[in-house]
Amino acid sequence: MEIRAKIDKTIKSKHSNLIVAADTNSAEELVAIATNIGSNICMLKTHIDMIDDFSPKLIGKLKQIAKQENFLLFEDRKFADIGQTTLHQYTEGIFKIADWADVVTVHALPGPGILQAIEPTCVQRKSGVLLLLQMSSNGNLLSDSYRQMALNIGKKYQHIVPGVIAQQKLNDEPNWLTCTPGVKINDAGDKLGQQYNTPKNVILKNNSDIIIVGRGITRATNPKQEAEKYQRLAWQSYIKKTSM
Ligand code: S5P
Repeated sequence: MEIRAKIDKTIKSKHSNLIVAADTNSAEELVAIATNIGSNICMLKTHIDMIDDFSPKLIGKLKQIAKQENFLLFEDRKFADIGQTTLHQYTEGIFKIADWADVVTVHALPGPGILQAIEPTCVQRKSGVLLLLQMSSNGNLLSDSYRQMALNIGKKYQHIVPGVIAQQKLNDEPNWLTCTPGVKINDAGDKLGQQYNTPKNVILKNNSDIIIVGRGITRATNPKQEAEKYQRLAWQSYIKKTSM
């Protein structure tokens, strides 16, 4: 199944348009998060290079939980180099991201060569790219004109781009899923420039499709309860939006 269809199917079958950002430096904690909230998410977002005690065994475990709980693996690598280097980083090294990640994030900054480089691997493995069009952080440099140029690059690779990372649905994009990070209830931001919005605002006001939540869930006193809450809020807004 193509990656876009796989994501749609997962969202609909689980009633979940929630991605959890499992930002931790411990392999054990990453597995614990995946096990605990796996039933609430459509994708688990990792920063695999944060893990202190990485081993290929971790990937085996994540794949097993992903299969059992029916979610996709999303490595938020934010590739941003020339095509040749990106291809090596995607397929080689200790992480071998292309072997297990259903989707990865890519910056359009280096130009179309970055997508051209990984396209054959994506096609072969039926995996995809979420293109960064906007960021949530205060003072980021992804201007409107940058976004337009990034979008034009992405349009040429629609078959491997199921969606984008943005703060809102952008009118001139193709039929891409909009995934929005910077989501937390009762908090405006962190001390390092992160800016937060609520699930309802993101889905209904900004017309996004999927919310990405990290610390709002993983650092809560009861992460499971919080994951259920974010899942419910995002899904209710999604249903309301699609029935409008
Ligand atoms: O613009 C962005 C893009 C991303 S992918 N802003 C973000 O915060 N992210 C990621 O989403 C970030 O790398 C982190 O993993 C997650 C947000 O985490 P939180 O704890 O602030 O919810």
